[in-house]
Amino acid sequence: MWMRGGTSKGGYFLASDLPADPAERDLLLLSIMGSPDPRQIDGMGGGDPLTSKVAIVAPSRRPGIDVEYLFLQVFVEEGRVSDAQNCGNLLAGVAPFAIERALVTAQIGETPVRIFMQNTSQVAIARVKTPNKRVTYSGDARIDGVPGTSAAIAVTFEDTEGSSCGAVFPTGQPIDTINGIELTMIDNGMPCVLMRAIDLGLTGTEAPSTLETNATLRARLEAIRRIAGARMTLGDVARKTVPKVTIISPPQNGGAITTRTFIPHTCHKAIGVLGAVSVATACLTKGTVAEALAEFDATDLMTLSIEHPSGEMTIMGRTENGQLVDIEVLRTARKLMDGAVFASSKNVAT
Ligand code: NQM
Repeated sequence: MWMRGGTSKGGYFLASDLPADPAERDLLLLSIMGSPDPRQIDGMGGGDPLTSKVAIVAPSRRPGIDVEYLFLQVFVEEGRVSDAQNCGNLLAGVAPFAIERALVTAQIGETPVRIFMQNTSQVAIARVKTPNKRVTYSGDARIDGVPGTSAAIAVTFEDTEGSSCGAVFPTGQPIDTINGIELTMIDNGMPCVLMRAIDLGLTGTEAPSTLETNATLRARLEAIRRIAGARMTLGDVARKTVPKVTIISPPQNGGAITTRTFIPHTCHKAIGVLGAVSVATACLTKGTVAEALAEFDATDLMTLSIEHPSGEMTIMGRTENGQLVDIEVLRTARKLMDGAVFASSKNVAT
């Protein structure tokens, strides 16, 4: 099934329909997407990391869990597939897909689906609108970065702290300096390196295309990212999609903070879900580079609006001792196509 999940798009597969051997599976997925090729012209991918994604879904044997979700990033310009990161946007389509494929029985009105996210060994609960016990994609929920409206899918995260790095602040401190730039290395669902736009000679409101074509900036960010990755316990990140790099500046439109995020080589047209959760956490934590820039009302039930190039993403959460807990994000998803996809035989192991 091909679906839009949040502000991303990709192929949703039952694990039982794919080869069990990861190497064979990855070759098949590269062929399906049309990678490596900047335009992915011979496949389903859209020539952008955000439209070259795969969700693999299976029933779960874990107590209290309905389905397993493995996220795979199919590289656009390289013949590689990576499971080194999670994706909170594609996650939005996992629950409707699981109901459509009868892995979960729909309830009348709304169906909660408990999802084990294999990439980070964490749990998310997605609530899908199911009037008459059938998934509906129509509704009046709007998320920035997607035209029009769809049925709301509320996604709650249970335990995102240190998802890939083992600790929210993997270096043990909220602020560090690398190559003369003060930064915050944080992982509350997605490993991110936060830097102030002003420290990089930027306003922070530049268009993604302006930032992407600034070769000097990109080289500088990548040099910092590689050092940060090692310090965040991620090892050599030269060929990894984490950590992400988020450039932060004061809010422009009444939100909490403005962001521009490299994921990590192209600039996101919006922001990743779990990336936004990590940025929100930095806004709430004393001593980070985000704290002094962020504007919000501190209450026990927090709503943090993370501004990004195509609008904002609202992170809702309860705070305990200043920490975000019970985080909820509103997403939408849409079924685009259900059928058979044809792989090119030249790229597939036989
Ligand atoms: O951070 C893009 C996206 C993502 C990941 C990326 C995501 C997340 O927008 O949870 O959703 O950071 O590569 O889909």
